[in-house]
Amino acid sequence: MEKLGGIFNPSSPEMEALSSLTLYTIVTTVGILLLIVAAMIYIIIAYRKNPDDNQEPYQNFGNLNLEIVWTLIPCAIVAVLFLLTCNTMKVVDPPVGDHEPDIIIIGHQWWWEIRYPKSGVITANELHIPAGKYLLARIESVDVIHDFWVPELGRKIDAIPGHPNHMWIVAGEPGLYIGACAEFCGAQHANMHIRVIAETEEEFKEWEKQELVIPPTPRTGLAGNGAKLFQEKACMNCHTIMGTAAAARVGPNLTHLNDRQTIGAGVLTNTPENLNKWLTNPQKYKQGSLMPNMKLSPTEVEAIVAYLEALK
Ligand code: HEC
Ligand SMILES: [Cu+2]
Repeated sequence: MEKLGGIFNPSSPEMEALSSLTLYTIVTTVGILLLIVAAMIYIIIAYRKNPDDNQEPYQNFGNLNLEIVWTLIPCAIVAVLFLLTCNTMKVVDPPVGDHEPDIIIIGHQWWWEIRYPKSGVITANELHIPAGKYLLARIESVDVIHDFWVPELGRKIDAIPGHPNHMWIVAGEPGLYIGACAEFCGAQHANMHIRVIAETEEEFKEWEKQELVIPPTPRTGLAGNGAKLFQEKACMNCHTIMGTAAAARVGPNLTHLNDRQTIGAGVLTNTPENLNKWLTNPQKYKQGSLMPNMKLSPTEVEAIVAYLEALK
């Protein structure tokens, strides 16, 4: 699967500030380490025992000026790093005020639910945002502690049950930014990817409009069979498909599954073949996933794939 973007590849003002602070801190501390190691090596060699001289060396009992200097310099370094940190915190966490969240991100074992309360869009694992715009995200969890982290865009933020956190999300440029859950949350913690898809304002509006379309339910043919099976096979106990009786939130909203790039929070790319594999046995691709093996026959799987693919 894709690699996480590095924290030294910032794509937002927040991450640029964090990246430079990290870099300053590393350069300062590594500089101090090198100075100390160099001083130690010099002292070990320059003041080693002279074999011809058995006298005790000259004993020096302190030097007030030196003590003052080596107390003040570290204090100054810490003060500078402290000020830089305060500045960075201001950029990284702009005040929330009474702003209502633009996005609600909800951690589930082991996928992300994404809601846009202002438009009513509900999707999973793929966060669409208009590039260059600050959006306020509220981060929640329904089960255990997860942690939302897209390294190129910002800091980590915990998703804690019963205690929503807030964070501004912004991407400088359109593009795909890969993130992941950064708090161990059980068997499939490693397969809890998040894709941030930053688009131009128009593309985002178009996507949002598309997500709100209620697709007609197919009544005939293979897809029509799939629609019936979806109701009979208890899929509707866990999933939502807009325009049908299925309205559960245990698993991802499947209304516009077609518009997503991956299945299972990044374990499979979203193709009809992979959808077929997933429905045949999700446990094979994501062992421990809260979607059970539904023991569908190959013809049933085919019908349900046709149904999900027909939802446009
Ligand atoms: C007990 C609840 C449950 C039942 C029943 C269930 N699922 Fe799921 N399903 C889930 C969960 C939870 C996930 C998310 C798995 C993950 O990514 O960890 C999921 C994921 C999926 C996905 C991938 C969606 C995505 O965006 O990644 C599809 C497709 C899907 N289910 C279809 C079905 C179909 C079709 C049925 C009926 C045959 C069904 N599910 C029955 C809970 C359920
Ligand atoms: Cu998690």
